[in-house]
Amino acid sequence: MPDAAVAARSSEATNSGTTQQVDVAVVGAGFAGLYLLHRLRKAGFTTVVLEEAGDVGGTWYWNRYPGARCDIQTMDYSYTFDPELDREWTWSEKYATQPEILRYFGFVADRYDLRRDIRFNTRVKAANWDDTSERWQLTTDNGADVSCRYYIMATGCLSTPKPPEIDGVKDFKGEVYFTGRWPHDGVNLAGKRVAVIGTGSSGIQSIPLIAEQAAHLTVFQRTASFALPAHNGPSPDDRKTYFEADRAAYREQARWSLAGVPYPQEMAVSWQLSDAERRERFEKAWAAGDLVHILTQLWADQAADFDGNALIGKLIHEKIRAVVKDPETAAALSPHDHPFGSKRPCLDTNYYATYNRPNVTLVNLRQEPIKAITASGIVTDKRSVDLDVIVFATGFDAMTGAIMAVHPITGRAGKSLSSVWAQGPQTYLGLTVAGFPNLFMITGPGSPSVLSNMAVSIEQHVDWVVDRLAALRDAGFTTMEATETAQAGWAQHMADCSMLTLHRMANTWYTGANVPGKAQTLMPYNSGVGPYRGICNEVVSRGMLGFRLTGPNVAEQCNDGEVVRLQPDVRLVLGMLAEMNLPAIESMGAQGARDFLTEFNKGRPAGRPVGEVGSGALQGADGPLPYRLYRPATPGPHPIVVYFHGGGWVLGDEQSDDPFCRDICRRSGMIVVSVGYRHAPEHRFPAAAEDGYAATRWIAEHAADLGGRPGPVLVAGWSAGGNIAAVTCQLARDRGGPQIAGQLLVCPVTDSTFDRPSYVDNATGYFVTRSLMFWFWDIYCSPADRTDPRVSPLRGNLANLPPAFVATCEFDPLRDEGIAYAEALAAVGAPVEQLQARGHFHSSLMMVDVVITGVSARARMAEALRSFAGLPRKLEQIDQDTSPIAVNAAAG
Ligand code: N01
Repeated sequence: MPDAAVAARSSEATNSGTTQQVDVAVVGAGFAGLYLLHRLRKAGFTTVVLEEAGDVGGTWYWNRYPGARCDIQTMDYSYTFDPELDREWTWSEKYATQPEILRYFGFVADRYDLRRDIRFNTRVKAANWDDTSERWQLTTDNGADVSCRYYIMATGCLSTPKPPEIDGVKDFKGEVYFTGRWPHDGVNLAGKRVAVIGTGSSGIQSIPLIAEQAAHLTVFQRTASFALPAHNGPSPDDRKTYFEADRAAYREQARWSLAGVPYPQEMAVSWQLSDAERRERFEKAWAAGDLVHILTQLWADQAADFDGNALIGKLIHEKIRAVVKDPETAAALSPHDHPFGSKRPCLDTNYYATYNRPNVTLVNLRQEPIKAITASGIVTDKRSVDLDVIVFATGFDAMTGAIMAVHPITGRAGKSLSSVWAQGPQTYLGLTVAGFPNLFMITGPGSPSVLSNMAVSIEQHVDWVVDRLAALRDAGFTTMEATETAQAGWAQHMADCSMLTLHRMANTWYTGANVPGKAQTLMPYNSGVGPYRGICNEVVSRGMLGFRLTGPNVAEQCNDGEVVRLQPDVRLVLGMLAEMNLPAIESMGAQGARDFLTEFNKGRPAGRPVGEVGSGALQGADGPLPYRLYRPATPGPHPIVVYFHGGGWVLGDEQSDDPFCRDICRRSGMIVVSVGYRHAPEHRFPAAAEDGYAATRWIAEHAADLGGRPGPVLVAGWSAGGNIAAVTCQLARDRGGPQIAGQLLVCPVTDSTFDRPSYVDNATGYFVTRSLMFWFWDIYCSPADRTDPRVSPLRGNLANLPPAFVATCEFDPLRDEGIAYAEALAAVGAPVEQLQARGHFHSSLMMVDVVITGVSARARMAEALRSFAGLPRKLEQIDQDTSPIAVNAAAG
């Protein structure tokens, strides 16, 4: 049966008295509201949609300013739920105009006969939850009030225009327009002196067209935006061919992608590419005229790493200079105060070239702020501009404005949403709020929404909500409410995600910074629509995790908890490892496991450049051992860190922790010498420990030959390498040197008991398992030797050891023995700093440029090493981590 033929009971059938009784009330008849109505009807819910506007279209109904267009390719910005609908509508352009998009919504509304359940020109004035009837009571400004079981806000993210915030607007005698509320019959600007305030997407789309009409246009710019030429026209052949080859597969790929448009994950990082290769990629993206392309396809570190991102900014500055003839204007138009993509970039047609027109003037408000709007125009610190028209393209109270500010929403126990959100929006999944049963938001704060193709996010949210409502009804439940635990967990997850990208480094509407006095936090979910979809599905598969469900004739159900406890990138890494379905390492045999590790390491990002990487041989306990030396680019001599790799005394070599060694070298500004100590089963206990000690002594004695600073060295190691580093400190103390200035122990093995809670809680599922640890121990060390402090340093004498930095990870069997070692050191008076990395697993902190949330942990490690060496803690050259906005995400 075609979708169009499906019709549920009409809501009017249940209209009683002055209050309209429905199962579901939806606010908004835009992209989300229309699909909601269709799905709810199909699921058998009586539904009314309340819409302030006179027709369907949402944001596209209001934003009719000159040049208003889509900036996601319209082929992707379409409903996908009905393949027949998808085939029946063809967009005329790559980026459709506002009138065409509005026609599309009209077409959809007609096709599914939606308008009969939409009350237009109707605003909700208040919404109150009634605990007794378990219903929402809505008052409206037009017609009957509404009583509904479920209340769904489909109000859009960018629908409440921001007030002008400039003194004197009311005094202005000319015409005033807002791009977000443009008159439906158009505005004649011909021959007029016009000002546009604001250079975000709306300003950038409208300025070229306004300039063509106006006698003179003055643009008042506070923050320059990055804009990319749209190259509008027919849909590009490559995308069209890809789409037409298998539409269903294309749509499905979009649903599991990062941004809701099917592009592959870019793997090459910026420093692996030559200047020429980067330029070639950039030129291709510039020519493609596609925001998702340029935001995701240049290099893997573009959105996460300050340096990788800065390369793009410079290339765009070049483009602006090439177009804009006046160098001062070009400089003012070139953004320097935020990373590319951290503030919403724009898509333009002739934007920069417009500033070459003789009738256009740019006023840089950073140099001459607006003092006031007067009866005749705008006065800045330096000039007075006479005007006939002022256009405010000043944006929106985004994400929360339409939900919170438009009408009071009162939940359980009389709590108002605006008081609950006073310090920033709190949601579970961006869809629900604790204390507000049966209230849902589509693309609310905490959902991918504006950082994705809205079409894909909206369909996912709507499907999830309607499927849940139907399932609840079938099970006899009448209320559904997020728990405080689940909501707090989502807030933590959002905060963790915010450390992944550079969005936190710009003052934008993404963070609420554009509205004076608004609480600031990154509001959209920035870790991708695919991962988000996976999380929503997981909530369901884990028994509606984090929701309390009640009903009159069924027992209450509440499976409380947090859906994501891992760091977001750790979750992805573990998910990918699980998908690879790898055999257990301990089933491969020692050589098989070594070969596997070598192959596996080939797939990781190359380590970042350091001044120099060399190799050589040093004297171990029983013969020469290979080493690899990482030297900083700065002039020496530098202190030396002797490093021991991980691998359970069985796997790895002096190169296997290469990215980590480079990272520590870059961050600490010290030489790192990674030692290729002997492995079991060929060389069992105490070979590795004795090699560690001998290598440290040799390196200390040869510090000057290695270009290092003579004197005490430092030791560091991860996992079994952490064990060797700790043991080396004890042996050096007992055997008369060398002098060790400090020890960095990352997830170290410190003891041979396996009954601490971390061994039990994290026995499986986090790559390093209890069974793998047993295997390592069996290969390296006989049970009779396991209490020897040379393998269980926790059992040794801990007095008079060098200062230590001990890092442990939450989801690691070795967590508790690392913590025990740190506490035991502290108990005997050793200076010790602990870092308990929340949401990380055993390998997290080693996975440089893969687990980005480990950056702050590694920065702290480097700082500790520097302080052990008597240097200032901070090395200024790594700017990203020293930014005041970069908070310590990894430490618990
Ligand atoms: O709003 P904005 P927008 N004095 O907030 C400036 C979507 N959209 O309507 O950055 C002086 O981006 C403000 O300056 P600053 C899209 O997601 C999509 O343009 O705060 N200036 C900024 O320059 C977009 O991101 C399309 O320093 C003031 C501008 O006004 C989002 O909507 C089209 C000021 C506001 O830019 C919002 O875009 C249009 C003041 N008091 C919009 N207050 C498509 O193509 C603000 N500004 C689909």
